[in-house]
Amino acid sequence: MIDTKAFYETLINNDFDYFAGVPDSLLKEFCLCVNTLSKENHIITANEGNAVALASGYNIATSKYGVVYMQNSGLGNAVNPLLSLSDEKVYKIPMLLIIGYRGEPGTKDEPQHIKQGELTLPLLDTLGIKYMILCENYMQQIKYCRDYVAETSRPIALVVRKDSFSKFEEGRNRANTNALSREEALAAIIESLNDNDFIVSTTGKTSREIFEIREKNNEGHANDFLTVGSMGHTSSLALGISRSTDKNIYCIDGDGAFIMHMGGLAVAVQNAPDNFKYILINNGCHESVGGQPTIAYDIDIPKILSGFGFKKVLVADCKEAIVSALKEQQEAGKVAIVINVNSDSRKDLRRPTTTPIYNKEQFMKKIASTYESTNI
Ligand SMILES: Cc1ncc(C[n+]2csc(CCOP(=O)(O)OP(=O)(O)O)c2C)c(N)n1
Repeated sequence: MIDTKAFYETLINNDFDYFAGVPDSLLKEFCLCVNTLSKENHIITANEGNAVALASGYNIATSKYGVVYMQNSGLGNAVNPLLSLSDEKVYKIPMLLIIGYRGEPGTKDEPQHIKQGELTLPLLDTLGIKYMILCENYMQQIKYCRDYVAETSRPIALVVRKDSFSKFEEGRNRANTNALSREEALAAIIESLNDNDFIVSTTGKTSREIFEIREKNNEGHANDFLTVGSMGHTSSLALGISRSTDKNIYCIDGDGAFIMHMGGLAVAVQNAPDNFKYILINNGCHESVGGQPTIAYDIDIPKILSGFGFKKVLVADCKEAIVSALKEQQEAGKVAIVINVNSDSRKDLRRPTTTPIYNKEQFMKKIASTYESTNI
């Protein structure tokens, strides 16, 4: 296991002294360390492509090297700036990528990580990005990366396996002190919906909690599309569904996901029918991957949502407020609900026991059955 603080200090000593990225569970301890020790030179970006651009800007301004960290699922977001900004055929910008290796071949992981894991190294090869798997010899590896970026002006990557970093104990703060938990908020939502209402929920623990609440209630899962991957795209997915049915489609988003592809929601609101029901669960952090802060409590989300075209934005922070907000949202179109929750979750939270394909098929059957009954 690699000592997280010593790893961080080795980066700093090798001129890798600026950090940008989107958190990942495999990089949780590293992210916590950077967030605690690098107050001025660290920005958690909206998405991984932004982090590549930010590190590029740092290099352009200072000739020094940025570090971009991400889960391998963020590589997709980063490909465009890696190929059209930092690539040697364009601006040739050096930086160090630190990539969490979810779904590493030969290990067990969730369905959304399997293909990404298989393709992580081939993708880096295709992008022409040299990489190393991070190991105990990290001091030599970082020194090598330093020399490589200095000589070639190209990005280089360290790919990080599960359980590589030691626990970083400093700076474990809660993101906020709201009373309500996300799981309590989701239970209140589910209690207020009926059998003809559908949920499209965001990646991470939100979807896992929805699955468990349905199990606990002895309800099926056919009304819920649990978007296990595709962070930030849930509102577009819900838009696609809501435009083809008259049933209510409840898009349950997270603040990190909302921020990642905010433009998707703006377009969704502009094109959404009244049955598109948007609910943002705001805990001010990326709770599912370690609780690293987002900017959600620093920006005016209700104003942003109103600006996107919602006629009304209701903010709730307790069960009663959620129930009354849902009632108002059910009765009118273009009403968004923001639910402020704390940054806690159960330690014993499990993962869906059914596959994404089974989940999709059940959801499709159920939604198709509502068209049939409408037609009778
Ligand atoms: C493109 C991409 N980048 C990073 C991740 C890793 N990831 C999974 S869940 C998550 C946090 C989501 O934060 P938020 O939407 O606020 O929901 P919360 O976990 O707080 O409920 C992240 C960063 C991912 N799945 N996809």
